[in-house]
Amino acid sequence: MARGRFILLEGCDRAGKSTQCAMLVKALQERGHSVELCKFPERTTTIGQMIHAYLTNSKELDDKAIHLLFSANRWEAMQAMKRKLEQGTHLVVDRYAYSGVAFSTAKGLDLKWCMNPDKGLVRPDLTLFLDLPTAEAERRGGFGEERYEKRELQEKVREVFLRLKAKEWVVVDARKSIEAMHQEILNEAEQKIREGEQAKEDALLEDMFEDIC
Ligand code: Z5A
Ligand code: MG
Repeated sequence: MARGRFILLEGCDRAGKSTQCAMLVKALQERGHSVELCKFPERTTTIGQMIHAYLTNSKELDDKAIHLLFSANRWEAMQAMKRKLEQGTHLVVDRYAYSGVAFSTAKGLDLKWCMNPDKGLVRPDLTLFLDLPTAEAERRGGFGEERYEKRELQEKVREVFLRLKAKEWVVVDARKSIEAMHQEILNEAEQKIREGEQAKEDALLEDMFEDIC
């Protein structure tokens, strides 16, 4: 049996990541696949609650401390994610280490310093980067409620994201309609799953950021 594929949706604020993750999980399940959703930050754990308090401005933390908490929040999920992938379940993941590096670097931390704590995490098989101009993001629901939802920071975040563009990335224009984006994302995901079913060398890729630092 082929291992599950790790399908990541990354991108700019309000680009529709959570909307598209939910639609993708549902569509893949309807096609008979075993698939689960993961989300970062995962706010339900003890570390996740500290992150939530920071994002909603009820707690202040040093920039490096919050960066390390975001990374720890991924590491604490890693064993369970690896187990599911090895058992053949596909994971659709809403934000991951690229967000971690993009936001902290945009705040002024060193890019390589930011990558280090996430080094060796499982690398996605496919990263769909949902690209949206900040002016468009501001017009969408809920923008401005949390700490990082400010135009200048969001523009820097987008620049860093594009510097991180890796070989498994596909850029999706998030100005399109929800349904048009869904069709494009579903096609890419199904193609990656088919490739996985035919692959001979198929070990999990536990080398996130190893080639960059
Ligand atoms: N962060 C970090 O600093 N370090 C890390 O390591 C990680 C994260 C993992 C919270 O993340 C913050 O944490 C985030 C990055 C930082 N800070 N910011 N800014 P989060 O994932 O919890 O954030 P969120 O609250 O879910 O927002 P989001 O992810 O930016 O939104 P989204 O998921 O991309 O969009 P959405 O919720 O699907 O849609 C937003 C609205 O747009 C909604 O009203 C939709 O109906 C509408 N929408 C969606 N698609 C479309 C299209 N195609 N057309 C028109 N309208 C649309
Ligand atoms: Mg979201």
